[in-house]
Amino acid sequence: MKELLQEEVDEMLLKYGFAKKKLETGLDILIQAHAYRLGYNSVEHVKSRIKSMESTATKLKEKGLDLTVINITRYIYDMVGIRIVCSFVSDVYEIAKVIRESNEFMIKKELDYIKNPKESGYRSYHMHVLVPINLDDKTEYVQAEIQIRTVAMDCWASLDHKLRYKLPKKVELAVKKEISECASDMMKVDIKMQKLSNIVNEMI
Ligand code: 0O2
Repeated sequence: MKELLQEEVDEMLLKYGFAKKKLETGLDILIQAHAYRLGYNSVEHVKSRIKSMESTATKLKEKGLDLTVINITRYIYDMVGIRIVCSFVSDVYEIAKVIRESNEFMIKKELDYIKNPKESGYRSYHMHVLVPINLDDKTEYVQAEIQIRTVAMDCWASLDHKLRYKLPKKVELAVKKEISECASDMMKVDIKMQKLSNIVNEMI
C-alpha cells in the first residue's frame, strides 16, 4: 500500500469541507424556499458528514483498491454525504424534484431504493451529485451523495447500521432476515402514514 501524503490529504479534506458547506447551504435554501411555497416544512431534519478515513479505507479495500488520494477522489463518491429526512414518502420525491429542477448541483446518477429496496431491506432515494467549488483561479467539481428518506426509513437504517456494526459476520447472517422483516414493517408504516396524509390534505 502506498503511503498517504499528509499534504495531499489536507488539501483533499479542505476541498471536501468546502463542498460540504456549499451543499448544506444550497440545500438549506432550496428546502426553505420550498417550505415557504408549500406553507409547511416537509423536512424533519438534515444531517451531513465527511466520511471517516477508517470507513474510507474499508470501502476502498472492498473495491480492491489502495488507500490513495487519487482512488478516494475517483472512486469514493460519498466522501461528502448529506441526508435529508422527510415526513412522508411523497415528500421524498418532491424534495428530489426540487433539487433536480434547481440546477444547483450537477446530477450524475439517481438511485431509487424506495421502489427497488436493497436486499438488506434498505430504502432511501440517492442522488450522486457534483458540487462546484470556486478556488483561487478555477472551479473544481467535488462528488457528493444526497440521501433522501422518510423518518421511518431513517429509523430503520440507523438501527440496522448500529446492529451490524457491532455484530461479527456469523451472527449478522443469523439476524439478517429479521432485520429485513423490520424494514417491511417500517414500509407498512410509511404506506399507512402516506394514506393518512393524503386524507388530511383532502380535508383542508
Ligand atoms: P455510511 O455510514 O453512510 O458512510 P449507491 O446506491 O450507489 O449510492 P452503493 O453503490 O449501493 O450506493 O453503495 P453502498 O456503499 O452500498 O451504499 C451507499 C450508502 O447507502 C451507504 O454508505 C449507507 O449510508 C447507505 N446504505 C446502503 N445500504 C445500506 C444498508 O443495508 N443499511 C444501511 N443502514 N445503510 C445502507 P456507507 O459507506 O456504507 O455508510
